[in-house]
Amino acid sequence: MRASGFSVLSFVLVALAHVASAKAGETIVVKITDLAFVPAEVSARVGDTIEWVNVDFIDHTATASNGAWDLALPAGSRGRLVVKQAGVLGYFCRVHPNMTGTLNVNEK
Ligand SMILES: [Cu+2]
Repeated sequence: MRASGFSVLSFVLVALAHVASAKAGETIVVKITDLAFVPAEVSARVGDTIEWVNVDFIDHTATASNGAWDLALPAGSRGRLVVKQAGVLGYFCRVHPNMTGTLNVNEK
């Protein structure tokens, strides 16, 4: 009885993993270090996740130049965004406007 319960659970977990991998895009990591986005320019597809990892001891933001989003990234934190629109999108840090980056987003 115990053994069969376990195998049913494994089956459900495998099925869920399949659904997740079919739907989710890739995660692209942009590191924030020494007052810079690294890499400053990344390519992504609609549905991908951009994850900013702030390893500085200073607070930053990732703010879209067109105002579409504004992520607060306190020192030592990380923040994520799922890209929903194709196009070339610049972004910057509101605290240090000379910190800039670019997302090149292609259709799925
Ligand atoms: Cu900054």
